[in-house]
Amino acid sequence: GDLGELDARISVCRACPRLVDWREEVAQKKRASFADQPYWGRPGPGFGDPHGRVLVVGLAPAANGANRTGRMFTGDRSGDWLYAAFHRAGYANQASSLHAGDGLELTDLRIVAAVRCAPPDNKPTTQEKRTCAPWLDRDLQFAQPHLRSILALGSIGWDSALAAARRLGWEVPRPKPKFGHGAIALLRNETREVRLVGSYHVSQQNTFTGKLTERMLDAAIALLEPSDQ
Ligand code: DU
Ligand code: SF4
Repeated sequence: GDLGELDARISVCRACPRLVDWREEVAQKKRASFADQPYWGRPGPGFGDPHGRVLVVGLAPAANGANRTGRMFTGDRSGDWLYAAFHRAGYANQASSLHAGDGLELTDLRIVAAVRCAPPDNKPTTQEKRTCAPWLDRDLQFAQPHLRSILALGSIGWDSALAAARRLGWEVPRPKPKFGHGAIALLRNETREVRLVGSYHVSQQNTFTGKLTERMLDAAIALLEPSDQ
């Protein structure tokens, strides 16, 4: 199958009862406030350049962000931060991200998440992370032929990317590399070395408190391109 088929399959997944209930309950409650737009209320498929050398692994859709718009990091403050930074770095054609039809396009970068459905309090359970992991494996597998680096947003993105790489048979350093802002781990698949870069997540609890600044985010994104090339 192709990436469009994978995205379509993810979009109708119902494997986690708690998350299916939550995404639909939020949609039910909020639909009237956004009556002028379609309300997604489903799992979030990947978004961006199918041939990107960079894969971004976030945590999960936000209840009123991607759960509403159907597009990763779209319609919430996290996305404002992330897409502005990708625009500064040349990966996005515009700095703002409003809804799925806003013309935003990504070049050389695709965005996925460790968990594809919005979880209550942004906290998926261990079981939900495990259930959703095969979708990340498939996305990573699709990306492999052109993939050079992975940007993990937050420790869940980091752990999920490492675990997916391991399941695909890539060489992953042992002991498991520690997550941190600006942390780098070198993974190896059959073709080449892939650089995993950690960044604090762009959630409001980091950006409002100054734990993550624009400058820090730009610095982590800059690490995706090895400086020795
Ligand atoms: O129509 P399409 O080329 O399959 O693109 C679907 C979707 O993906 C569209 O909203 C733009 C986005 N996208 C992108 O951001 N960067 C690309 O290189 C190709 C597609
Ligand atoms: Fe399916 Fe993942 Fe959503 Fe669970 S979180 S229902 S596995 S898409």
